[in-house]
Amino acid sequence: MKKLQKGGKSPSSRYFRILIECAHELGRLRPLWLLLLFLAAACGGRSDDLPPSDEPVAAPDVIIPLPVADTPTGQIFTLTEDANIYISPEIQALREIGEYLVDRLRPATGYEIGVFPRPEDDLPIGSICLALNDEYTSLGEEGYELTLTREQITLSSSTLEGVFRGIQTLRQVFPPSIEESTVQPGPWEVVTRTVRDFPRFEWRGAMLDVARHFFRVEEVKRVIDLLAYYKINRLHMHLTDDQGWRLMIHSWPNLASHGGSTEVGGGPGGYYSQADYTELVAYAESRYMTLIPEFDMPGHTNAALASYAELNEDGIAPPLYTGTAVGFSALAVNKEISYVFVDDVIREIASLTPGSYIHIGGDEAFGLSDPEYREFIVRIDEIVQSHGKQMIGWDEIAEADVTSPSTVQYWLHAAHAQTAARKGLKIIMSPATRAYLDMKYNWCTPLGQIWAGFTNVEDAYTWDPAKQVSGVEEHSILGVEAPLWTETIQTLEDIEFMLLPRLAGYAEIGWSPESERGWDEYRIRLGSHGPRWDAMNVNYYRSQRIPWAFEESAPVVF
Ligand code: TNX
Repeated sequence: MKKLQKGGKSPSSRYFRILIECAHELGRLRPLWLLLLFLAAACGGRSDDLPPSDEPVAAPDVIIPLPVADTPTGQIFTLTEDANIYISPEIQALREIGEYLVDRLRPATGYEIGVFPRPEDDLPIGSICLALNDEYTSLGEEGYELTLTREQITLSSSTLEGVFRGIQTLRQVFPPSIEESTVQPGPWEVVTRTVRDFPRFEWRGAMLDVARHFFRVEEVKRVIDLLAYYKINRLHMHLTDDQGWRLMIHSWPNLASHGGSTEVGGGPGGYYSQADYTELVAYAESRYMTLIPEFDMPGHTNAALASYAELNEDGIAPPLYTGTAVGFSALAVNKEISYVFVDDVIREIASLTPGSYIHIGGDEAFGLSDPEYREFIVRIDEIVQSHGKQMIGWDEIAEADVTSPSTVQYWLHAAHAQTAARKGLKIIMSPATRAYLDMKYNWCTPLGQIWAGFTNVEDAYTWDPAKQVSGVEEHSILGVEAPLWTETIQTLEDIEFMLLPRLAGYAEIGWSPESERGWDEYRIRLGSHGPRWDAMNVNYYRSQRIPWAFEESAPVVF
């Protein structure tokens, strides 16, 4: 109805409406009615008065994750040097998103794009409008509508998150060179389309292990930016393990100063001050992403045990550990001091954590008996809740007597995931055989591990979280997370190589409708992202399975 009224402004659709009315009058003469309709449509579509440039232009399929609905409209919008961004309403948070978009567009275009409140009258041709609007609440917390016409780009959502997610879609429909850091020739043309979009799962995460090898604040920020490009909204930071403790805890300072002083292979390690960590939290928040801090316990605790003798069952601190074995360490769960320690750590991290979750690890505590382990997890759950947070743990915690809202991260044991589902606990799906970013792509991959098998780009993409474990169904699943363990990963280039291209697939599994996903189509779309990663100057694995869109022979042409 609305569409017809809008369309009524143009002469051809006015005739169309008259014809329809006539056809109603002549309802009994059905064949004539159909003929008239056909003629009207044919005339309406001919557009003799429009210039030849209005021939419909094909819109390449380039958006990852695949949107829920994407309707190309066959024209070209050109971003020119007069372009500005208009925001409505004029609030600081929306202005910041506008400035984030300016920062993405300015280096390659060289244009001085401004951010202004939306004027009362019509927007200038060539504008981008970011609008917060309650009309879009049906698209949920992160949904958005992005409309590109020949005249302007409008991005609307009922939430700031939605606007931010829509900006990632907008970035992807520009030519790949938009991601370059120096001025490029352009022209900055995009094919018009309307995208209506929202995610399948609320939790779309990646995990970075900064314990096995330490990564600096600037490196983590770069990872956050890459994740944000694919609408990932959780970054789980594995902050402690046998080889390193990476966050300063003021009430137990040796954890970082001693326990953080090395890493796998014996390198210098490092740790974040609380100011560093707060900076990361804020940076992630500016990308509408939540940091999930993990302190792994009661196992994977050698760095803590080496820093404080009293946390050991025998009261003797072991040496620091720089190897890669797992499962040999455990806190002294029968000593009260261990709970004082945990309470202090959780209190300090809770005060730095705006998000509601704290991850307590809980995996591979081979040194403890089952009852000891279960009792420990229950006490830790109480501590986490006493600081106003919700506990997440690896799938082993499902065996302890924990209840919702505590959340289970499935990685290896189907039985634990099934137990969690039976108990009504929410589950994050990170199956090691599919979602572990530290698994090698194949025999030739120079980095990574193979204990869960090879995970090539296709394996990483072709699974459904709701079909992975029988008895664990969609309603139990909070979302998907891809962990990157860093025993063999030492540099940012290494991280990028293991992350890309697989990360794009995990993002799509978490966001896009399952019924719309298919490998044959996806691999071509993924190929169009190679030039984007080149333009961003990020490293990635040039898998032979992907038709990379580099040169004229490329399947996707801009
Ligand atoms: C298993 S996943 C681990 C990690 C290792 C990883 C290596 C999990 C809960 N534990 O400690 O780093 O495998 O792939």
